[in-house]
Amino acid sequence: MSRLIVVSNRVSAPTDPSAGSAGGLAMALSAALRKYDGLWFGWSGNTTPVWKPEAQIEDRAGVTVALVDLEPQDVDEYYNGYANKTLWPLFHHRVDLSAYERSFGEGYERTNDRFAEALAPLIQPDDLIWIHDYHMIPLARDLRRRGIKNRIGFFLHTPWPVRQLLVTLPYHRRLVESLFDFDLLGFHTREWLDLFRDYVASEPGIHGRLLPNDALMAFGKTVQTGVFPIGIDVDAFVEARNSALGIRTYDRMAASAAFRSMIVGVDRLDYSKGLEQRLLGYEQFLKDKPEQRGKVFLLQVTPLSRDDVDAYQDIRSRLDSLAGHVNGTYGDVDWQPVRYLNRTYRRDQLAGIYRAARVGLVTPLRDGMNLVAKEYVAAQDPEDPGVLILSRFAGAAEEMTEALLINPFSREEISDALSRALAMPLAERKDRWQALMQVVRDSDVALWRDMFVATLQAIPTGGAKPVPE
Ligand code: ADQ
Repeated sequence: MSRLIVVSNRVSAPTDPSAGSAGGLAMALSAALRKYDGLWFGWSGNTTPVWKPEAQIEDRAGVTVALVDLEPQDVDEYYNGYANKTLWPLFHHRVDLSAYERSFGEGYERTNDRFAEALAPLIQPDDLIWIHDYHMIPLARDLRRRGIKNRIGFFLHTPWPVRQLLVTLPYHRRLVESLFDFDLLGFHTREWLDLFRDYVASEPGIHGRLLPNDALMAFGKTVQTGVFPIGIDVDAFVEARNSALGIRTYDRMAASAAFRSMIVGVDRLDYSKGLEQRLLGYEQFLKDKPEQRGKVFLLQVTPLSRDDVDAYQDIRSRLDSLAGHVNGTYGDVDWQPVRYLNRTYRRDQLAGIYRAARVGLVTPLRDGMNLVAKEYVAAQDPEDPGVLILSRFAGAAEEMTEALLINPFSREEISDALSRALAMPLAERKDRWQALMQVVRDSDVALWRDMFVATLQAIPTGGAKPVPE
């Protein structure tokens, strides 16, 4: 059995897995690393005045982690710069927010090369290497240059952008070319994979070819690709809902709702999540349905993220003001239409909150998958489930077709879906929930992980493969 090496920008293996704060992905990858006796490599989150290529090795609850510190310039140019100010907005179709500064690209290349320098000595000949996300696209190329011939897989947690927008990125071709040093590329949905294939097949000068079974050929190399929809740890989430704290939180929410219907939103504070559109759609609903005023409220739980980036500070102040506007305009002495909180909760508390909500409102403008939609479904009471309203632009919409699918750019569609969800009869709610719960079970995070690892393992040879003559 090969060892598994997981590589991601931040290593989220929990120090105490029973603390209830680690997400399903962190738990699933940690479990695999215990099973395959592997290690998890990434940035420590700390800075150092001078780069040192020796990773610090630690044990975290039975998982070996290997961490490197970065120089402050690397953090500015690679992490805050190219990853969060260039690729993230571009991959979410926000070209207006993408910063194309040459120093960011240089920092991205330099830092990935540093990761390769620190990681290469830790690799043994039979190891499977699984690299995660847009921060590390050039890493396979940098490892190959150091003679690493192992099988290397890549999973993209974000959408892949349409070609017409991707080509606004200087050196887009170089970025795509470096993906051909992997053996396997995984995407959440068929749509994101098809967009990648479209670039390879249509971009002038690349002469890419689509091969059978989703293999691709370009730049003198071939790569296997596949669709691997991520999910949550379903049993753990159901257990969290039924735990003492899950039930206590549910009771607390139910008491504080005081017979009002609760609509819930849970998202990192990010412009891709459609939070402004959600508040505007909810405002439209309060306008359209005056009889609902005082009978519903929206609980929006939104921890701050990437606060070092200007675009995140802008969206934060716009949301503060919009939440205040809706409350000021529609609220009453005994009713606050929006409860807007910038904090995180434990998994079991979140499960209790989701369960108490009559409607889960998930409105991203573009999202790789969206796990909140799956968590909301898993937390529902099977005898009296709530209704999921889901943006058709979330990757999750490809599978979760029994949700009320909406276009989040339309306030009217959000308003109409809220009316429909709140009036939905129990029988329809149950039918929809059962179908959705099946989807959530079929995409359990352990299945997703095992499918990716098995596919990578089945690829005949590691290393950059030349195109057959
Ligand atoms: P994210 O953009 O972070 O992930 P998402 O998939 O919704 O988006 O996951 C967010 C996670 O954070 C959920 O597990 C949620 O419970 C948790 N969370 C949010 N607010 C919280 C709060 N207040 N307290 C505690 N936990 C909170 C990226 C991609 C997604 C993709 C995932 C996984 O952008 O499209 O689904 O990776 O691949």
